[in-house]
Amino acid sequence: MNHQNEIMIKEDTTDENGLNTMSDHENTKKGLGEKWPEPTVRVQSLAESNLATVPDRYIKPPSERPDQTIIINHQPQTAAINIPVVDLNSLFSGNEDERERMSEACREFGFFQVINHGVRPELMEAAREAWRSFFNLPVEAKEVYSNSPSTYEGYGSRLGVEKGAILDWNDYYFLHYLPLVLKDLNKWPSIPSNIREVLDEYGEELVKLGERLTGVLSSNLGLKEEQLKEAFGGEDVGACMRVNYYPKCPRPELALGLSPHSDPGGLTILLPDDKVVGLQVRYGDTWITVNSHPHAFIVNLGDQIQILSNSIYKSSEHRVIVNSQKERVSLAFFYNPKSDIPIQPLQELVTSTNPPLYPPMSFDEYRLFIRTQGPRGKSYVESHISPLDN
Ligand SMILES: O=C(O)CCC(=O)C(=O)O
Repeated sequence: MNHQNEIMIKEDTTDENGLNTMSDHENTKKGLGEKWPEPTVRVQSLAESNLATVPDRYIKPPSERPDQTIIINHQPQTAAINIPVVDLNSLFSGNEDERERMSEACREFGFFQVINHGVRPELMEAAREAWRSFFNLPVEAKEVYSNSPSTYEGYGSRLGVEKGAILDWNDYYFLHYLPLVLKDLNKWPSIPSNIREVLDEYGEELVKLGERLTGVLSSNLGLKEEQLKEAFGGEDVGACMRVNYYPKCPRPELALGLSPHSDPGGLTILLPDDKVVGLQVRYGDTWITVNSHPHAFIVNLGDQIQILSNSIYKSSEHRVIVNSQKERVSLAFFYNPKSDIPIQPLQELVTSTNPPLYPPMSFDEYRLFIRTQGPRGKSYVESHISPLDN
């Protein structure tokens, strides 16, 4: 039995419907309280202190270092495989080839890029530039937004609360859009002066895009167009954003900007840095460096889609590499199920030969794993497979 299953069994707090009832108070007891286990060190400060190497706590074990793994596409001119590009406008105008491309990309990679998606390029640029300006502020100006493990909202520098963990080379900002009760503008940065306004509009547009994409995924799975959204909680879906800032790294071959992980939620809509590559997607034993199309969003399926689709669609593992020449900024927008409803394989996708692979669990409970232990490949969704059926 692996470690994650052990956690689930020892801490079984499910009610008679199989839904977890763990309270915030209990989350706090698990270590997701107001304090990180060690003093917070901003990666930006390390990067600006002209170190010749990276401190030990950022050095990955040899087998996990980027120079020890096979990478495809590292030089764009040698691009061998790329994440498929889907023209959403054309798909909605009835182009079946685009629909098929998206369906295949979901099965093969769990990743695709979308262009002509309806979000204005100027808004995308404004959001990216607002965040670049924020991260370029002196560290002290950002400290007022310093986050804690209890909600992760605000300015942070680690995922997971395990003492002594090897950390990733990034700082980030996490904020909520939906449900509205969690949207708290006071927890959003106020500098640069336009940032809240830009982010507000950006969030509205991305929620709409999330809905449209979920509709296509649903139809592609042979379901009614609105069915996945309904399974996400209908009008009560969740939405949040993590903005990643990867400072220059003096020894990029030893560290990672973000360790391998699959996203715990529904869909992730990523606005990558337009100037610096870094995102890599696992493809068998290799890692594909994503070369993004101008004005594209990169979309990936999260663990909740894998669970709802009973593994017909898989969430995919990805990571971020860093470099010594340029900092990198990316905006990851998460379109998620309502956090307290049971998520389990949809009846329509369960058959006698394809029995339900996952027991019901709310997203709130599910994401505790990543919030507690940090990124760990696909171990959370894999350990969640129902022991009764396998
Ligand atoms: O920075 C990137 O390109 C990817 C970020 C990511 O995977 C995440 O925020 O979950």
